[in-house]
Amino acid sequence: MTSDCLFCRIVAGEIPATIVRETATTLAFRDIDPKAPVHVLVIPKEHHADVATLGQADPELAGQVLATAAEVAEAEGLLADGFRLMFNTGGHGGQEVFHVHAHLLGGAPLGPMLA
Ligand code: D5M
Repeated sequence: MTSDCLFCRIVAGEIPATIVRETATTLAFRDIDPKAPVHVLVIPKEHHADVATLGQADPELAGQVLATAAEVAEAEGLLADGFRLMFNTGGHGGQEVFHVHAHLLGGAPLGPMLA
């Protein structure tokens, strides 16, 4: 737990969030500013700044984030039509919250990503 980290505070229950799935090691909650009909953030409960550091420090936990994302995609009915899963990373990646999170987006055609 990093006390000045927004998503650590959501994990700790100090800041409210609409939680859609929780496992022993991961949490999934709805994005506060959704960019698609379904927009869920999937995080490890343990603090890691971004997907590059998580992937190197704890690849098993990174896999658990992906597994939770897949479970949420199924629960939200996204498997048939597809979805987008992305990790903004660092300044050029547009990352604003430095607790690694996967954006799970779906529920409508999203178009080409680099249009
Ligand atoms: O995306 C950070 C994302 O975090 C952005 O889509 C808004 C979302 N956000 C910020 N605060 C909250 C709270 N309190 N609940 C839910 N979602 C939140 P990034 O990839 O870092 O640019």
